[in-house]
Amino acid sequence: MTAVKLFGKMNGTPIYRYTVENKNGVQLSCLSYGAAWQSLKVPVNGHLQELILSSPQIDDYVGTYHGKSVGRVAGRIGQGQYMQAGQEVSLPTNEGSTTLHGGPHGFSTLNWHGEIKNNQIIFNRHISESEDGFPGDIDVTIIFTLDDQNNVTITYTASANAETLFNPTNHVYFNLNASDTDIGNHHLTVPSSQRFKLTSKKIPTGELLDVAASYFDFRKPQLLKEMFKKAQSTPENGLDDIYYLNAHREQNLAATLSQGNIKVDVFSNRNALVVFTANDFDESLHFIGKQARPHIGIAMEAQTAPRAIVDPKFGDIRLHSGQTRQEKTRYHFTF
Ligand code: FUC
Repeated sequence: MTAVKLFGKMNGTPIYRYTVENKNGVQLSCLSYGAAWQSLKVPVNGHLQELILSSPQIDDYVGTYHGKSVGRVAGRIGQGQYMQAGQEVSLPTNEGSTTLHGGPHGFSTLNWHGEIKNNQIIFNRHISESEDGFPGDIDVTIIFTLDDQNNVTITYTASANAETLFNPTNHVYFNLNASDTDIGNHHLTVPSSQRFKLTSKKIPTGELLDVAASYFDFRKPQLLKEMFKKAQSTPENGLDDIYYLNAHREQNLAATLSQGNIKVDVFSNRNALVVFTANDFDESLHFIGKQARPHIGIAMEAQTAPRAIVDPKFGDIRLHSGQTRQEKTRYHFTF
């Protein structure tokens, strides 16, 4: 079954929902708005179970990041400024003085041209520098592929007509419970021994902190409830952290999340994983079958370490004129 349906309208513009299904009955749906991952259903005990935070109406996707494609640059750029070819570049800001998740006109706020080809949902967008405020015009393709081995692979490809930045991710939140239960009963594994020290504005300083002997240590599966207990007295009340991933980890595994028989493995060759446990969620958000509240979902955002923008030892997110960059994240589902 493949389907394209009108999901709603935004300022008169139609927003479409695209669905593909694999031979095991797994269904993947995406929206043209924000090139968003809207639904991932797997067959469990004769019915379809939703595994991601999914909203019923287009209005519920305005001003949020859930399921959305995030770019040009995921994470935070302090003061909305960085150096490019010896010159300071100023970007539009959207979190006080910070440029968060591509700024006020980032990927997550745009309507994308979508189509289905076989088992792929393909989004394309030309973004000019005047549209999102980053230097250079870029052409971006984001492809969601659902294969018969129960992988969803997201491929991000961009080319530019002038030097710019490209560090995209997807902001999907998982909740593997069939009922309206938070993620406290999920086990998380992240094969990382270090996380980035952050300023009070959550900008990485470049210093790495060992996770050993702290509640940030997920090298062995840890029940999220245990971490929430220990994080209770912190301002964060959960995880909102950047893990530095060891370069030679097994098969590029970036994280494993499990609950009962349901499991998602995230594979990425990128060197950072932001883990965010929806610590500030409230009733202004609306999800199907899950009441929005803290810890109702977990985002595991594979990306190049945000510090790369300042220090090349943490990676390269520059996209040069005429160059094409491609990034890939694979989510494998077991159920
Ligand atoms: C994550 C976090 C942020 C923010 C956003 C919606 O990437 O790092 O703090 O809340 O998601």
